[in-house]
Amino acid sequence: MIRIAIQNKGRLSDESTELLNHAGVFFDNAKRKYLVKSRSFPAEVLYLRDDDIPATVESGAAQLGIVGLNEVAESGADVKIVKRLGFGYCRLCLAIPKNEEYTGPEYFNGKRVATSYPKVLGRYFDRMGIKATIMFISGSVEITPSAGMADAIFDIVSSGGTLVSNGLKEVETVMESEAVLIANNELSAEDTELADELLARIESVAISRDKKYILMNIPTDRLQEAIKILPAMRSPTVIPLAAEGWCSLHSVVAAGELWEKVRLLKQIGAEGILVLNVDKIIL
Ligand code: PRT
Ligand code: ZN
Repeated sequence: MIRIAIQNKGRLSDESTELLNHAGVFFDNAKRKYLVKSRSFPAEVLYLRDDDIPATVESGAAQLGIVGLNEVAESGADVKIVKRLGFGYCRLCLAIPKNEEYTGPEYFNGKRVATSYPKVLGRYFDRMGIKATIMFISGSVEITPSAGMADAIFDIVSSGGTLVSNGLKEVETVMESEAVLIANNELSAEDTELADELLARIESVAISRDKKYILMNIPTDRLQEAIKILPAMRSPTVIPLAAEGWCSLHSVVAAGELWEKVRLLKQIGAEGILVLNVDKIIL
C-alpha cells in the first residue's frame, strides 16, 4: 500500500483529486477524515496542509505527494520531483508600490521585503548579492506596503489582479511554479512498483489531455495529402467506404491544432468530419 499526501482544502485539492481519479485511484471524499483508503488501487490518501506535504514525503510518512513546486523549494525538503503536473501554475515575484521607479534588483538593497517564502527569497538575494531585510508574514502579504510595514513584497502571483488592487507592480519573477508529483528518495521495491504504475497512468492522463479523435470521409485520391496533415501516433487508420473512390480516415490531434487541420482537410475535399473527446491514450 502506497500513501499519497494531497492538499486538504485549497487551490490544489480539486485538481489533485481529479488527477488521481483519472489515474484510477478512487476514494471517498472524506470531509472530516485525514486518511482515506482507495477503493480501486493499493493506496491511501493523506490530507494535509500544503506546507506540510514536502516534509511528510521526505520523512517517508507518505511515499508520494502532490504539492506546488514553490512549497517544495521553500521547505528545502530532500524529495524527488517526479513530474510536473500541468496545473496550479503561478510564479513567485517581487513587487513594489506602483509609483516607485524600479532600477533593477539592487533596488532592494536596504529595503524591507515581506513574504511567506523567506528561504526562496533569501537564496535569491544571496545569489544577487543584495542585502535586504526579509520579514516573514504568513498571510495577506500584499497589504504590508500600504500598511507601512514593508517596502516591497515577495509573493505568489497568478493573474496579477491582487497586486494591482493593492497598488503594487511586479518587477522580478524569481521562480515559476506548478503542482508537482514528489516522491520519497528511498522507496522500497514494492512502493517503487506502485509509484511507477501510478506515474505511467498519470503520464497517460497528461498525454490524453487536450487530444481529440477526428474522423472524416476523404476521396481516396487525396488520402496521401490528408495523411500529411494528420500524422497520428503511428499512422492514421484508413477504412474503405462502400461508396467507390472514398475512404474513412481516423486520427488523433492536439486540440490547439484542430481548427487549422480541419481547414486544411476541407480544402482537400474531406467531408462528414466528426471530432470526439479522447478519454485515455495508453502508450
Ligand atoms: O491551507 P493550506 O496551507 O493548505 O493552503 P494555502 O493557503 O497555503 O495555499 P493555497 O490553497 O492558497 O495555494 C496552494 C498552492 O496553489 C500554492 O502553494 C501555489 O503552488 C498554487 N497557486 C496557484 C496559488 C495561486 N495560484 C495563487 N494565485 N497560490 C496562491 N495564490 C494566491 C496568492 O498568494 C495571492 O494572494 O492568490 C493571490 C494572487 O492571485 P492573482 O491571480 O490575483 O495574481
Ligand atoms: Zn499553505
